[in-house]
Amino acid sequence: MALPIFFDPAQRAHNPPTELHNGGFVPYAEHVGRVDALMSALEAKGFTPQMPHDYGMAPICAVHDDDYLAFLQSAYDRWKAAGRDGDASGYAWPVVGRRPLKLNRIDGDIGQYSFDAATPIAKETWGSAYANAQTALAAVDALGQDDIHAALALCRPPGHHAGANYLGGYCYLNNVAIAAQHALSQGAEKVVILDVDYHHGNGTQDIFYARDDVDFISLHADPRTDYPFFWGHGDEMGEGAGLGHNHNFPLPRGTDWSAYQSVLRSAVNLVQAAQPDMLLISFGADTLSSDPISQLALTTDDFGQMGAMIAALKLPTAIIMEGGYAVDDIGTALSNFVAVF
Ligand code: SP5
Ligand code: ZN
Repeated sequence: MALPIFFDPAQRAHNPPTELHNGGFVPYAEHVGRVDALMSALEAKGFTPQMPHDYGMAPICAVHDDDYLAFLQSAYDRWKAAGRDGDASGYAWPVVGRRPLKLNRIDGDIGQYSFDAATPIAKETWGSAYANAQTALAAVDALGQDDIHAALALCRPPGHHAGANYLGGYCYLNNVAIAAQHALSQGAEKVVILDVDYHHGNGTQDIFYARDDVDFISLHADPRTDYPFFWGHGDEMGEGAGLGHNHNFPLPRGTDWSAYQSVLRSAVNLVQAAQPDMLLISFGADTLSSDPISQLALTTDDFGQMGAMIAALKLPTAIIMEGGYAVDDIGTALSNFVAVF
């Protein structure tokens, strides 16, 4: 049975023109051309995207706080009501204390519910993020039906930087976390999330940090040099019941496949040892050497080997798209990765 892929065209509507970068506004790296490139590469290989079923708000509310979701749905209108041009973006953050204050201005709330200034909220953001979460849920539900053991959610905007009550890193709803929680609600007892995006999946880590039913394992650029800086260090092992269920593998800039694959071997061994009922991959193609915002050195061929190492686990696997900004190469990287499942 062919690997099903899920995508809702509503995910294309979110398209902020610019982001703050190195002191100026530059074209938004997480643009809609990314998903168009992924789609055309997959269609050329004979894949046909399916529309996800609408699972409603319940699986989203199972991961994200109600006040955050209310904020996300109203932020753009509040921004416009305040007389602002462009998309909503924060400029002040509660670093110390982070008390759960009840504020009364969009500029305060947007700081409270975000952690960077490069993730604007546009008119279409909520609709795209909502459709996106449904896409991830559909990939989970496809597993086990008709001998399907792997499925792909063509998520965009990405999700792994979004926490239960914050946005950032081009992410608004944490698609992979919503998918993992849904798998548990459908009877899975243990889920592992393996995150191979260039950036640490801080939101996913935060959501499951104190839990032992969802393990989080991530390979990513060392946060001492790379975004998101404040999470992803090797000593973050989980807490409480979750202690020992969070594993970070920071990589130096310039890491190529020969070094990457030996770290991936360790990560894959951890997945195997956890014996999950389901594996979720937070898949980023921003580890490509051609990526315009990242500094690892993988080739499109390396993604076939990466897929093979993960597919050899023979676990029911949902692949959830995260980052990857080299539009000329990400389609090849993704189709090489999924071809082996
Ligand atoms: C999901 C994901 O890969 N998020 C990455 C967010 C990284 N944001 C910090 C780096 C900003 C670089 N901006 C470059 C814009 C070039 N047009
Ligand atoms: Zn990334």
